[in-house]
Amino acid sequence: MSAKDFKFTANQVNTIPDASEMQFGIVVSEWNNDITDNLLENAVNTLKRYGAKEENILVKHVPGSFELVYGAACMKDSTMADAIIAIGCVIRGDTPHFDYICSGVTQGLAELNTESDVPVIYGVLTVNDHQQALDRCGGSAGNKGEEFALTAIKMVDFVWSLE
Ligand code: DLZ
Repeated sequence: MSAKDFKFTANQVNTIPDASEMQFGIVVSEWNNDITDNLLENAVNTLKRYGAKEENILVKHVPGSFELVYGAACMKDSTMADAIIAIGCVIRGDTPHFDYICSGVTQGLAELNTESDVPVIYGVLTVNDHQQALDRCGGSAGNKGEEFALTAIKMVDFVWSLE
């Protein structure tokens, strides 16, 4: 393609695209499941609110946030998902374990994004205590599950706008 063939097209900005033809994979950590179940429920409800069909939303669980990277990679390779949402919640404890899990999952999911054509959404809460997590799943800081779902829809629209 030469410069003169290039047509400027934009995907939708500040609007939520229709998700009725989109397929989603959601991988969820069982650790802190009072939080992750809530984020999952809100993410699924949001995808459906924008038209996603229940049969086009595949949900799978992994033991902890560290396993989200492997789970998301498997979903990328073996499903038709247009976007994958990785949902977890890491709560700071008394040891450096928090830092290792956070950096492992963050770097792992970031790497998946650079090596694949399927966007992987970072749906991991990294918080200092349980209350901060509660605040982010329907409390004073809104519901991040909804945010993750909207990001997934927008990223699929972004990919499709390039085709
Ligand atoms: C071990 C561990 C700890 C201490 N804390 C959390 C956490 O707050 N959130 C979370 O999702 N997972 C935690 N895990 C489990 C690790 O993610 C992982 O499952 C184990 O280290 C086994 O690989």
